[in-house]
Amino acid sequence: GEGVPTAQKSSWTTFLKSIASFSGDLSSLTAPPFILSPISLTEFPAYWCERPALFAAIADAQTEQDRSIAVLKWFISTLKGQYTSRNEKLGSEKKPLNPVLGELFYGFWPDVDGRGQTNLVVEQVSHHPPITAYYLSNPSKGLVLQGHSAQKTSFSGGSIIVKQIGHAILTVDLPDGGKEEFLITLPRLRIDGLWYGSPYIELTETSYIQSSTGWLSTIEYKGKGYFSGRSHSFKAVLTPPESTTPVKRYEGVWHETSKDLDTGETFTDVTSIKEEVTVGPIENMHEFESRRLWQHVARGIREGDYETASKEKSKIENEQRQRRRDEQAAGTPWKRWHFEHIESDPVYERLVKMFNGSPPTEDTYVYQHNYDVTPSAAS
Ligand code: 0T9
Repeated sequence: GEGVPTAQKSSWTTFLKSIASFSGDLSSLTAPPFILSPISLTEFPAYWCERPALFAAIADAQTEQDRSIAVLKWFISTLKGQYTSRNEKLGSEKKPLNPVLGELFYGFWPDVDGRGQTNLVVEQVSHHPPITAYYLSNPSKGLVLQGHSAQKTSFSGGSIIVKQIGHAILTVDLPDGGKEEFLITLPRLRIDGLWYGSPYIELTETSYIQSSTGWLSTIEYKGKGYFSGRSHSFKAVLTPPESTTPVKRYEGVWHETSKDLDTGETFTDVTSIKEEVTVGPIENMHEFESRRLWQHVARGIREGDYETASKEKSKIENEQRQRRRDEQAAGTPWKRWHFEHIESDPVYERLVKMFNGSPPTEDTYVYQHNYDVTPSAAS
């Protein structure tokens, strides 16, 4: 493989073999250093808001149909960040740091041009299996995105297949006091390029955005050799309540541009610069905040000092094991900071039924507003 440093070739082959014979939680497998990312999975929910103006625009749309279009436009525009940004930033897809239980990530995007400030709270709500919960809000626009993310992985034809578990619900407060909800389901991923040591993601199959008003977006993903022959292709259709006949159709590549097939106008364009989340300085962070917690590991990975990285990682893992033992002994289990787990999400159930989606029921993590500490960066 071209992406693999000579000295790590045999450990990469061993790693690939262990992936191939393994099913379940890849995050806990030890990978060779060249493929390690200095970024924890708790940072990933920030991808939802790297184009804050598109997020805010959802609240400015005036009709049910236009809000559904604005949600679809924002959603498609997040995909480049979610699924290709590590290739741009780190050279290829890399293995993210596996968050510890209770790990936090707080950030915000400032108010510019009346779009309002958007705040992000992320918490690792489970370690075995890894589950990340997030709460993204723009209070002045009346927008809240709440969701959780986990993965089931398998190996097929030399690629890793990732089924995303979890969902997101976007709630929009309307001027008349009512609200609209959108269920966002998540696409399936295939991780290709493993053999060459330069992994990248392709999206496959279909994902949905179901509005409580009945409007439904259906997004179909294809890679090279399908609709347009290009990687990262998609087609999306918007159907009105009680109908299966689309009134809007869009097509393009989600990492660049797409157009409205009926008017020929540009629909999404993510070729312009995006806005990364703002976080406070590490000195002010809580000890569980991701960038503080992982700072020495991350520095080791960035500087190629893998010995330090692995020593610091072991320190964190040992401390976690000790914490769990202490909790067991004291009979006081770990308490989540910001989220409460509920076995079934009534909003999910109502919305998934509207398009006969599956599964019919899912659990969820509900953000608790009664927390007495203001997340450091979100003020
Ligand atoms: C939610 C996203 C998710 C998380 C990552 C599969 C993956 C962990 C989950 C699904 C975000 O909204 C979007 C983007 C990338 C996904 C990651 C890509 C990836 O490779 C990892 C898995 C666990 C690995 O690290 C596999 C081993 C690695 C050597 C391949 C690069």
